[in-house]
Amino acid sequence: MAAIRNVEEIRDGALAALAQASDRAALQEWRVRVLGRKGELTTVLRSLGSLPEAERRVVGAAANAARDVLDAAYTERAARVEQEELRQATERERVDVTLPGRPLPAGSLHVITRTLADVLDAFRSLGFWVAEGPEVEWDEYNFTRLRIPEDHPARDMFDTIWVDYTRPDGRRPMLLRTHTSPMQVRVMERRQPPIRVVVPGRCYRFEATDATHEWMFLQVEGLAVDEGVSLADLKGTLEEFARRIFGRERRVMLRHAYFPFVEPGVELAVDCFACHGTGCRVCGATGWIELLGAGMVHPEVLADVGYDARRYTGFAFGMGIERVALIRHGIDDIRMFYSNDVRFLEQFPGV
Ligand code: 2U9
Repeated sequence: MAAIRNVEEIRDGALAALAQASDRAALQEWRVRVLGRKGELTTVLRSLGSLPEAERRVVGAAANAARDVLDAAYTERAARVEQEELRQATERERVDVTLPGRPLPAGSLHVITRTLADVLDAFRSLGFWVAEGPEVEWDEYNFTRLRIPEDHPARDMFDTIWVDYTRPDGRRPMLLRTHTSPMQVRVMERRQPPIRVVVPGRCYRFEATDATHEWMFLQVEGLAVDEGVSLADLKGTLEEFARRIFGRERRVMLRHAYFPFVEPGVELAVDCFACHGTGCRVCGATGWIELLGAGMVHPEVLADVGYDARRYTGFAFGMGIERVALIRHGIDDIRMFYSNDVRFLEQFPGV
């Protein structure tokens, strides 16, 4: 019977084609072509009606049997192709778990943060405690209580950023503190001598930024008040501080300077650690590097907080942490600290 031979040819041809199908797309194409609604086998089944009764049954049975065979062959082939594709993908995407990982860039403390921590540690180990105060201050605490009344020429030393607010009770205007000194006044208001305190904090000045000035900077000021505190105590304390920060062999020099809240006022310089005092680029050929300002607390400042200025004396000092970091690391532009250039900051790795 020609029709049966036709069914067998279709089946054998389809099985041979199936064996060649090696991916999902080829399998799909085969399925449509062989088993689909317009597929070769379906066409045979559709045409059964035109065959004589006896032939129809035989050819129909043969076509259905061929269909079952092809269905089963398709299922098996599809499973094998899928398995093979999975194997290839696994091979392609294989991860070598024994390879070392890529290191993540680790952050570290900012060079100014670390300098501040070292400065505070040095003073802690000398018996000072640490206090912090508000950045927005009253004119009264920032200036008047420190012997800088309104219209005093010393106000020019502290170009001020004013806060646009005056209290209804007429209290003097507010400002961004120009130094941390107002906090020492607050400490003295609250407690009696002996006092040994260092006050770190951000300070603000209304001035143009250049290589040695920032409009915002970090200051540490210190205050020691007790009976019998002298300029020798000031010098000894700051010399020990300078040695802890800049090296054990450092020497310090005091020179007269004027600050309204101290008398006498001094400027403290350390001998240049780069040239050991002979003169070089770091110290501007002088052999000395100016580090900070200091002095004996003016008796009027002590009396103003209610201390007996005949019984108690005190020394005070103030320094910019950026300046300490500039000197320590031989940097020549203060603006580098806050421009957040990672190439600069990465040069100071650490905790
Ligand atoms: C009270 C009494 C006295 C603090 C002092 C200086 C000298 C000083 C500057 C250094 C560089 C500020 O950061 S800077 O611009 N400071 O020179 N500071 S004596 O004297 C005080 C403070 C508070 C009650």
